[in-house]
Amino acid sequence: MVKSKKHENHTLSTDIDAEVKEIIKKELERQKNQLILIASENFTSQEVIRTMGSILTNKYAEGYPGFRYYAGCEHIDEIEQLAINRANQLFGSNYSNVQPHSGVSANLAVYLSVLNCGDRILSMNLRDGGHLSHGHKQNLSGRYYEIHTYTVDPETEMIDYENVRKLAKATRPKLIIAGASSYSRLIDFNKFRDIADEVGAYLLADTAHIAGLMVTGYHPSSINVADFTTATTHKTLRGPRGGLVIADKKYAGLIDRSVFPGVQGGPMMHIIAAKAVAFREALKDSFKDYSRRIIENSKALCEYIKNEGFRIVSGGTDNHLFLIDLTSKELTGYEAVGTLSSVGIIINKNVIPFDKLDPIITSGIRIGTPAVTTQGMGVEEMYKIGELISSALKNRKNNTKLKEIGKKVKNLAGDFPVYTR
Ligand code: DSN
Repeated sequence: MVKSKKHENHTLSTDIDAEVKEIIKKELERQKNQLILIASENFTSQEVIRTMGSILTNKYAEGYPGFRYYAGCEHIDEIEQLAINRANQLFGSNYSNVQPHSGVSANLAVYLSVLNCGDRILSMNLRDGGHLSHGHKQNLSGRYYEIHTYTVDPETEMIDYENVRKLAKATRPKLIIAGASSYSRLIDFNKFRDIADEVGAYLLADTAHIAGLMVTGYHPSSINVADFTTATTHKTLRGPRGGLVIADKKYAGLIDRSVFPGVQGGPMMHIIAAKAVAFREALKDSFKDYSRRIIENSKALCEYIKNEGFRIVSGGTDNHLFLIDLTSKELTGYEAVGTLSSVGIIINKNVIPFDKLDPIITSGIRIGTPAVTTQGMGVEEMYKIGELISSALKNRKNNTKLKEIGKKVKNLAGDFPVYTR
């Protein structure tokens, strides 16, 4: 008979698999030495990171606080309830579901709550700033529902609310989605509410990008305006990677059932705990100041780049991001990403309104300031970054110049270190 063997190591070690550790170390160096201008990325706190790495990951907890399908959930219940309470305090809501693994899961849960297969959705066109989960033909949303889209006004490149109203009246959607992943202007949720009421539709506000700005008062709130608000916790909210759904408590049963067992199984309790940590951080005055600085930096960088002769979609920004149209520079988004990456400036290619190019090529790039603002950079540094971006794009065929720019990028990033401890 084989004798049972006790585990030798009962302590939690901070050390990890050498091969994995080596790769994480390289990624840490990359994050430290490059300028991260991807609008949806950020540097979360060490407290959030440590919580994500906790033993809470060991627990299965299908269900909700006080009603679980597994035993041993008494502490898990406390954690989830704490995250819910903090989410409600932060968003000013009376119901939140903190279990969605992502913004997409949160959106799917809302669809499952109020729509049947084939029902109509009116959402923002992907090319104009919308999101894949708002009805892209390859996404579940586009395969199971009848999608109609609104575009931005071709002149102003901003949402044309009268046109949204016209489309809503013509298509009679059951759900209207207000929210975007590459739109640089304020979204008027009240106007969307009026339109939804006129046609008897539900309103979903997808605040994945702007949640941090919204909870600090730097973007009008969708709470108590939209029927459902979804958000991610890792972008401007600066928490762990994940999502949540917020609604009036009359929808609690419906949303809870749609998240679990509707679109998910067991919740990730280590992530929910880290969400609780991030919500507490976001309730602090310093976070309000952080949100203010994100926008100040975004406007400063945008203006600088505009003055360098680049066309900015819609002419400017009200939030954490903006889009550059490269058409007149005879440059594609794909090429710009390559050039900027080569000097350590990390951005993403992006389709722009009425883009004639394919989404893998694109006519534009998207730039965002949440991560560099977390590093402590301000307007002065935004002017330096603007100069580096402009110079790299204008000298994209000059390797000597690109090398010089690369050194400046590394120095600037090094002056604002992250994760020093
Ligand atoms: N991938 C996210 C973004 O970059 O905006 C959206 O899901």
